[in-house]
Amino acid sequence: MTTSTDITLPRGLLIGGDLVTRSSGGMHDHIYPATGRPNATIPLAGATEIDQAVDAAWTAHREWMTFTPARRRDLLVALADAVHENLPEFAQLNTLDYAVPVSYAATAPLLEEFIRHFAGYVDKPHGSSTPVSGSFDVNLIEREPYGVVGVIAPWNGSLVVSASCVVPALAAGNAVVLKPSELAPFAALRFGELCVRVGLPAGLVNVLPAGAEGGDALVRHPGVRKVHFTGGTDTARTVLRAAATNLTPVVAELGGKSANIVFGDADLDIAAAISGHQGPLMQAGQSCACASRVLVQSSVYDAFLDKFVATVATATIGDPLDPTVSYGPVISESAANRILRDIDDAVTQGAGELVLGGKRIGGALSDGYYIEPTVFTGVDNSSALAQTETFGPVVAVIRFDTEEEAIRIANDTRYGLNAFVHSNDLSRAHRVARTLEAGSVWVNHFSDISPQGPYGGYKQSGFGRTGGLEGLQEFLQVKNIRIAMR
Ligand code: TXE
Repeated sequence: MTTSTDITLPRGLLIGGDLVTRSSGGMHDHIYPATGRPNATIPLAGATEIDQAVDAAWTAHREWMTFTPARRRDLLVALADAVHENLPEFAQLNTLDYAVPVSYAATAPLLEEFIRHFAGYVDKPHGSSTPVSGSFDVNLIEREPYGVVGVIAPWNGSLVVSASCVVPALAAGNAVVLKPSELAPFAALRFGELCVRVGLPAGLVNVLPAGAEGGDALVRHPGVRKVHFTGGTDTARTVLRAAATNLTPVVAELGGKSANIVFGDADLDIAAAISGHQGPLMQAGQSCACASRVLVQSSVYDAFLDKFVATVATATIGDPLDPTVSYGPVISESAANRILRDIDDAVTQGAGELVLGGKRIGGALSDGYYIEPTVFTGVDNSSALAQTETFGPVVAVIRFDTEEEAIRIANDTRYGLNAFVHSNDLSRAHRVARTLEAGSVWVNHFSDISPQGPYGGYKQSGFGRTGGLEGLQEFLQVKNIRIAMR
């Protein structure tokens, strides 16, 4: 079924600039979700390799700090150029990682953009000075790198996390140990190889695919001074308990159950297109930026629903390596079974009316983990369907009458990652955006993250930010230096 590709899959652990294939974490058959069959066998890092990588990172950090800001900046620009030259390969590696359609090749250009943006910070002022009240002493407020940062990436965003976490950490002067998910090792390893190829100090970026064991070893390592975790809320709790070992600070980018609010004065064609993309279609609903609750004002409920369902129903489903395909499988057999259980439960519990999808896709796609894009309407926001993160191609359409009701429903969730507002009344859109408990609000726009804008969650969607000045400062610690002037 799948289109063949002549890409050589990188496999191994990138430690201190060397790709090693021996590991204490065992070997893992990487299953390609579009076929349900292995496309590689990869070594997983255990505590031994994590320890080696942290040592290599400290050596590289010290070397990195001997480079002038101009030299660090120029090396990052060279890295951006190398990513640019490899964009087609990154698109295919992303697909071979987790079967995201190659047509959705947005993450490698984003990586290039983040590198170019944060390279520009390297030779800009990070600190300041201040007078002190009782003397004429010199008081400097400096921002210094942590040294070695541990970055843990989810399977659905290794390049996004490389862009939004690894790159700012490097620009701030740190070395990084990046642990991509065992379910998506390839694109991250290629990124690490490019870091070596362009001349970054060996060990400045270490890439160690691993599962929970390697991740836990990274979080607990005393040589790791800050952890950036991106993943699910339950895993975050485990990570925070482990980080308590050394009181290591953590940034947590977690899940969501985002609301997508369509007001009566919205452009319904644009709202339907954005809502379809952000709902069940983008990465088959497997993105934290997905909006799985679609709130629609009564005055346009039927008209919008017709457009929305038509948009979702016309997704081109098939081989992710086929550039004409826009919708692929979910990540694993277990994820497919979990999502189908959620759908069955929603039907059994009468959470709403199943108007589209709801089943596994068979035929030529039966070996892969394909689930039909699924839409429930008339959903009650108190139902499990509306309150639990499905992390799959399932959306709940919820009707509302007034602006106040829309805000109440949107905020009635334990999460707070994204929110979407569709209205041509920008006073209303701005007023509503200010009341929504979410770290990112998108008005008449899809979730197009940029290096300039900070991204992160409210409530149980996490804390800390990636991107923007806020994202850079996550990788800098503040030191106050006071010099007596006699
Ligand atoms: O998460 P998991 P997944 C969220 C998304 C969903 C989840 C799916 O909403 O909830 O991530 O991604 C490693 N100690 N986001 O299934 O299982 C694991 O190997 C240390 C939000 O990957 O939590 C993987 O590398 N590490 C996000 C990573 O943790 C451990 C964007 C995440 O795994 C570990 C994308 C342990 N004990 C997805 N156990 C956003 N907000 O931007 C596992 N891991």
